[in-house]
Amino acid sequence: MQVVKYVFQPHGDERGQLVALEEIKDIPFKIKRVYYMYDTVDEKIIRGKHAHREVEQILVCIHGSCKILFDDGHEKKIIPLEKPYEGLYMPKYMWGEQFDFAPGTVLLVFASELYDANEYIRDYDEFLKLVAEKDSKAITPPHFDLEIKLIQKWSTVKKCTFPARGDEFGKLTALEEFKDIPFKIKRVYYMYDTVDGVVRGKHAHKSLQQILVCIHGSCKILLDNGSEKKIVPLEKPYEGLYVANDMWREMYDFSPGAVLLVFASELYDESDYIRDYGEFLNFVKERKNNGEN
Ligand code: T46
Repeated sequence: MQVVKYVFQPHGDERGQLVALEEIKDIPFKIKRVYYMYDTVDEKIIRGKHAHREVEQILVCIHGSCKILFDDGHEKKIIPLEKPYEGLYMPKYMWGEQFDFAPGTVLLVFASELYDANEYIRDYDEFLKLVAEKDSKAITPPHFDLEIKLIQKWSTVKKCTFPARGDEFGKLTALEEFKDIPFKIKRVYYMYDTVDGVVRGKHAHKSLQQILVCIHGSCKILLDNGSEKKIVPLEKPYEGLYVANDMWREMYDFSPGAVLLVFASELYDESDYIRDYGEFLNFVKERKNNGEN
């Protein structure tokens, strides 16, 4: 058994940083659910304290820092997460705990399955028993290896409010494909360290649908359907903005430390972008003429 640390490749430019994660390519499974923890009460809180029978996960500390305990029933290992471009793979049958959250930390988790309370193993003795049963069938003894993988690769608008599940530890928002997100989540990307005064975007898409969530801080989104413009502020980690393909978009007025998280219906494809405003207006007109709008 291994604990794998992924180092993703940030796409930094003069505007700031952007990390894009696609299922199978960057995340080693199909992304069915994404959840994030924020407003964690203090550094004494310990979250997790369970293992999973079915769910595989990738944990990314998208803002701030925390520590992750991995326990395979034989050994324990604590790994810090403190860079928004680093991810830790949490396999099935691994006891996990998250703690030592710095103030303002946002921990983002990609999950391979939808939420199912029955697949959790919450009792530590039961976990050890299940591990022993699995070991008796295993050929090689389990051991820890921290393997660093550098991944070198590389008008319709709706504001929705997601359930913010608060408890004594802090807040958690979970988003499942087809339920909270109206499409299959094929890619997730996030922008951070955005330079003051920058305007990002300035393009439309031919077919991509997206949900934008300002998971930390705030920003504004300008939407333009070719005949009308609308400015939507995003300032709550439990509010999402659905943006359909045929919409010119600009993101600006990022507060210091803002993190904009985006769920995308398609893998990255430069040929889907319309970067010229005149071309965008023709695209919208043509769609109207064809009765597609
Ligand atoms: C959108 C708005 C809201 C990738 O390699 N993969 C990706 O998935 C993305 C999104 C970007 N990149 C690369 C391409 C560029 O070299 O990252 C760099 C920055 O991307 P871009 O200039 O397109 O970033 P924004 O902030 O202008 O636009 C992004 C999305 O691209 C776009 O789909 O709707 O956010």
